[in-house]
Amino acid sequence: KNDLKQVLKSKVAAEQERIKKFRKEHGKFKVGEITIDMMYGGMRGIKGLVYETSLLDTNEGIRFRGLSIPECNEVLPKAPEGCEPLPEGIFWLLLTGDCPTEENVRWLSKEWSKRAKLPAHVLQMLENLPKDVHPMAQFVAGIAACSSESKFAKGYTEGMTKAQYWEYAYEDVMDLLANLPLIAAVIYNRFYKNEETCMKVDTSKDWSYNFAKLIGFDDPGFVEMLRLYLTLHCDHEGGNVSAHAVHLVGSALSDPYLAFSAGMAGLAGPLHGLANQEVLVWLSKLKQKLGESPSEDQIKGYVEETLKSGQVVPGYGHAVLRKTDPRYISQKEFAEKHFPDYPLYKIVSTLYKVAPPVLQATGKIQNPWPNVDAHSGVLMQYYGLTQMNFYTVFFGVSRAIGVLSALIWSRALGLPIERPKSMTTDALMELVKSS
Ligand code: FCX
Repeated sequence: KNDLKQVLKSKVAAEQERIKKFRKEHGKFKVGEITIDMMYGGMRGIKGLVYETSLLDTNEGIRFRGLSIPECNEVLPKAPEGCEPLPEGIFWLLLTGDCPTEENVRWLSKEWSKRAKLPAHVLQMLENLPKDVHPMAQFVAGIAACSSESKFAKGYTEGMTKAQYWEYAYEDVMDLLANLPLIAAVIYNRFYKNEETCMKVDTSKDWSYNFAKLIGFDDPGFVEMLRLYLTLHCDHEGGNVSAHAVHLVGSALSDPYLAFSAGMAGLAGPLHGLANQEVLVWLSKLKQKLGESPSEDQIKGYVEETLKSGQVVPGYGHAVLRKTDPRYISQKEFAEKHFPDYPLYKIVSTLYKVAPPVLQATGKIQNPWPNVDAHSGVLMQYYGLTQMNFYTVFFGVSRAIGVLSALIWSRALGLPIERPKSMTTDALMELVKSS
C-alpha cells in the first residue's frame, strides 16, 4: 500500500474510463467564448487546458486536489520532529488525489533518497560552466543534461505502447525529484562557496532535511521553513508559464527532463518565478536608501517612486488572483510565529499595509495584493540564506512536484500533442469583416 506506482495504477484505469464516458456524453459542450482582446491579452480567461492536480480560484487562491492551503497545512504529515507539512505529502496528494498517511510519506522520503544519484557527466558539465551563468540557467542546463538517463525516452525508442507512457514517465519523475536537490546543491556550493558538494543523502531523513544539509544548512528552523516553502510553491494550476511550458513540451513526448527544463526556463523570467529574487533586490535598495527601520510614509514614498520610474513593484499583482495570495499568508504566519521582530519582516509587513492602496490608485493594476514571491525571500534571509539570485532555484525544486505529477497524468490520459490555432492580425481583421 506504500508503493506509489501501484496506488496510481489502480486509479489510472478508473479515471480513463470516467473521462471517456464524460467526453462521450458532453464532448460538444461549449465552455466559453474567445474575444480578440483575449487573444492579444495573453489568453487570460480562455479555458483551454485540462490540468488535474490543482485549481485556482480568483478570490480564494489555489486548491490542491480540492484542499486549500490551510487545509493542506493541517492534514499533511509532518516530520517526526517538526510541525510544517512535508513536500512529499503534497506530491502524494497531487498525484493520487488522496491525502497520504505518515507511512506513505516516509516511504516516499526513502524512495527519493535511494534514487538520488547524479550522473557524473552532469556534475562535470555544471563544473565547467562559467561562474557568471545565472543559477537558473545552470539549473535548466543540469536538468536537461539528465535526459541521458530518461527511461521514457529509452522506452519510446524501444517501442513502449501508449498505455505504458505514464509508467515510464513516473519512473523519470521519481528520479528527477530525487536528483533536483543534488543539482541545486552543486550549483549553490560551487557558485557561492567554491566548494565541492558531498553527495551523500541520509535515507532515514526527509527530502527537505537532505536538501538543506546538502547546501550546508542544518538549523532545524531553516529545515522547517524549507519544508513549508517546498510545499507551498508546488503547483498553481496549468496555465502559468512554468506549468504550461512543461505541459506543452511534454505533449510532444519530449521526456520529463526536457519538459521540466523548459518549464524552468520560463520560471526564470522576472514576471514569474524570478520575482522572488527581484523582491529582495528591491527591498535591499529600499534599505540602502531608507535604513533598517523606515517609517510607513517613507515606504509608501518608495513604492510611489518605483511606479513613477516605470518599474513594476515586484511581488505584487497577479494574472489570475484578485486577493492576497494564501501562499503569502502562510509564509507571513510562519514569520509571525518564528521572528515577529525581524526588521526586514517588519518592512514587508508595512508594505502589505501601504502598497495596495498606491497600486490601486493607478487604476490599471487588476490585483493590488501581494503574491507568493513578496514573502519568500524574507524567510530565506532570516535563516542566513542571503544569496538572492539563488531563490528561484528553490521555487523550481518545489514547482517540480506539481508540474511533474500533472505530466504523469497527461500521459496517463493520453493527451495529444498540443497545437492551438494562431491567427495573423490581417486574418483576424478579415474574420471580423466577413462576419
Ligand atoms: N507593479 C507595477 N505595475 C503593475 C504591477 C505591479 N506589481 N502589476 C501589474 N502592473 C501593471 C502591468 O504592468 C500592466 O501595465 P501596462 O498596461 O502598462 O502594461 C497593468 O498593470 C495591468 O496589468 P494586470 O492585468 O494587473 O497584470 P498582468 O496579468 O498583465 O500581469 C503580473 C501579472 C504578475 C505579471 C504583474 O502583476 C507583475 O508584473 N507583477 C510584478 C512581478 C511579480 O510579482 N510576478 C510574480 C507573479 C507570480 F506570483 C509568479 O508567477 O510567481
